[in-house]
Amino acid sequence: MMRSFITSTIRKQTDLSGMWLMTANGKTVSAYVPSCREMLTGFENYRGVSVYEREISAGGNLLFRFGGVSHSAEVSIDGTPIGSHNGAYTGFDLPLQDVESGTHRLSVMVDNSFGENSALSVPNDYMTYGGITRACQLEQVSELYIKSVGYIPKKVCGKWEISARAVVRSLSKSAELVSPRCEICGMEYAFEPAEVAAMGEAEFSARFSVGNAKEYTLSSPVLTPVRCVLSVGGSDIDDLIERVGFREIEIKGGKIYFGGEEIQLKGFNRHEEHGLFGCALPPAAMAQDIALIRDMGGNAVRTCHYPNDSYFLDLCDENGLLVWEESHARGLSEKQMRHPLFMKQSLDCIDEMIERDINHPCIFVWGLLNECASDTDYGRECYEKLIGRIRELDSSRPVTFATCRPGSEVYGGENKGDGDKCLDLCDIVSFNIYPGWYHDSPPDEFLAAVRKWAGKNGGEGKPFIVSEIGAGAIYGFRSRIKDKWSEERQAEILESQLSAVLADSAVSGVFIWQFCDGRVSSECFYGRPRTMNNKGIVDEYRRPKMAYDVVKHLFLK
Ligand code: ADA
Repeated sequence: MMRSFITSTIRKQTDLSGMWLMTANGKTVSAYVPSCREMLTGFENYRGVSVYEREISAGGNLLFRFGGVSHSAEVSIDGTPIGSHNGAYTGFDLPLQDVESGTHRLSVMVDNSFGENSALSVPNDYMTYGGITRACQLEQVSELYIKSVGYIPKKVCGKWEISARAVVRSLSKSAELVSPRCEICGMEYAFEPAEVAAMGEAEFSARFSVGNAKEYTLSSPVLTPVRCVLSVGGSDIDDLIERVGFREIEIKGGKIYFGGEEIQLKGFNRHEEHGLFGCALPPAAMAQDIALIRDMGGNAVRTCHYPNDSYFLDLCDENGLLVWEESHARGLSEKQMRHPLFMKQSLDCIDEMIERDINHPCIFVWGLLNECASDTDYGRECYEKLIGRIRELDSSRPVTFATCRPGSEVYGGENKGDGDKCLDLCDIVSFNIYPGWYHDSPPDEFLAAVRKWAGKNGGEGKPFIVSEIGAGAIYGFRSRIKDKWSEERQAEILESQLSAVLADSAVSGVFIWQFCDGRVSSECFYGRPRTMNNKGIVDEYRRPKMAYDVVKHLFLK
C-alpha cells in the first residue's frame, strides 16, 4: 500500500507488492517487493545493478506508480523502456497508453552504485540501500487523469479557505476541454474549465471557502478528505483523493505556532532504518516507531536526511506527530555541491517532495542541505537557489536547514569571520551540536554561545532549534565507569544535553540524534563501531538503551 487511505474510487488500482524475480551478478532469486536487496543472503553488502521482474495482466491506459526505488530506476514493459528516475526518496509515475490487454513483463533495473550518476547518493553516514524499497502499484486510468493535487488551507477573517492546484495529464491524441471540481465537507467547488493539449498537461487553480471545516490540532488531528474529480463531456472519468488538515503554521516573535499554539519541539531524528528491513520498513514497523516516540514523550520527528515514505507521513498525520521533512543531502562539501548533477538532482528532489507531500498537515517546516557547504560563497548561491525553489512551491510553511558551522570563536578561538553564511536565508535557525560527545564543552554554555553567534550572523529574532544533539552507545555494553560507547555514558551525556536544551526558553525545541541505530555505508565510515551510527536511543531492533528512560523522564517532565 502506497498510502494509508483509498486515493481513488474510479481508477482500478493493483498493488504490486509480492514476490518478484531479482537478478544480480548472474544470479536470479525470488525477492519480495518492497524490500532491500541487503536483506537477501549473499547481497548483504551488494552495491550495483540488479533487475527486478514480474508479470502483470492489464491493458488500456496504465499508470505505473513507484513510491521509491533506491537509488536509480529504469523501467521497461516487455523489453521496451517506458521511463527512468534518479533519487531513492521520492516517488515517480510512468504513464503508458493503449496497452494491449493481456500478460506483460514489467522490469525495473535498479542501481545503488556510487559514481558520476548521482550527486546526492554518496558514501555517507547512512546506508544507501538497493532495491524497490517502497510500495508500488499499477493504476488503470482514462485518457486524461489527475496527475497531482495540492491544497493549502488558510484562515481569512476567521473563516477557512483552501487554495487548490490540480495538474491534469493527457494521454489523448487530441486536445480536450475538461472541468475538474473538488468535493470537500459535503460541498462541491468547480475549477474554471480549460483545454488540455494532446499528450500535454494543464494546471488548474482555485480558491474556495469551506464553511464547516473542522480544525486539525496536535491533540485532535482531524483529517478532511478532499476528492478532486475530472469530468469530460459530463462524465466523471477520474478522481484523486487526498486529505488536508485545517491548521496554519506561523512564526511570530521568534517562536513557531502550529494552529495558533506555540510549539516546543521534543523530537527525534529518524533515518528509515531497521535491523530486519533496512530502509524498507513495513507499516507495522513504522507504527511501532511512532508509538515509541510517543512513549518517550516525543511530539516531532525529523526525516533526516531525505523525504520519507508517504505511508509514514500518513501515520504522522493521523497521530498528530509534527514532521520536519527535508530534501535529500547530507554533509556535502563545496566540491560535491559543484558536481554537474547536484543542482538538477536537488531541484528535482525538492519539486517531487513538495508536489507529493504538500497536503500533509503534520509537516510544519521544509528542510534542506543538512551540513552542506553553507560557510562558502558558492554554497550560499546553492542554498539561495534551493530555498527560493521551496518558497515558490509552498509559501505556507517556513524553511530551515541544519548547520554545524558557528564561527570558530564559539569554540573559544578568535573571531576569524568564519562560520555559516546562510542564516539570513531561512525562517528558523537550526544547529546540530554535540557538546559532551564530540567536544567537552558544557552543553548550556555551548548552546548559549551558538545562539549568541547565530543572533549576530543572520539569525537575529528567528526561532532557534537544536536540530541534532546526542551521544553514542552500543546496545548491551554496560560499564560502571561509564566507558565511551557504554549505555551509562550515553545516558549521562543525554541527561546533561537535554536538561540544558529544555531549560533554555529561547530554544523552540530539540531533535535528538537519533531515534534508532542505523547502518552506514561501509565505503565511508569504517571508524563507526559495527559500521553503524550508534547514537540511537533504541538500537536497530528497537531495543531500548538506558538513555530511553532518561529521555522519557525529561520529555515528560
Ligand atoms: C551530523 C549529521 C548526522 C550524523 C551526526 C553524527 O550532525 O548531520 O547525519 O552524521 O553528525 O552522528 O555525527
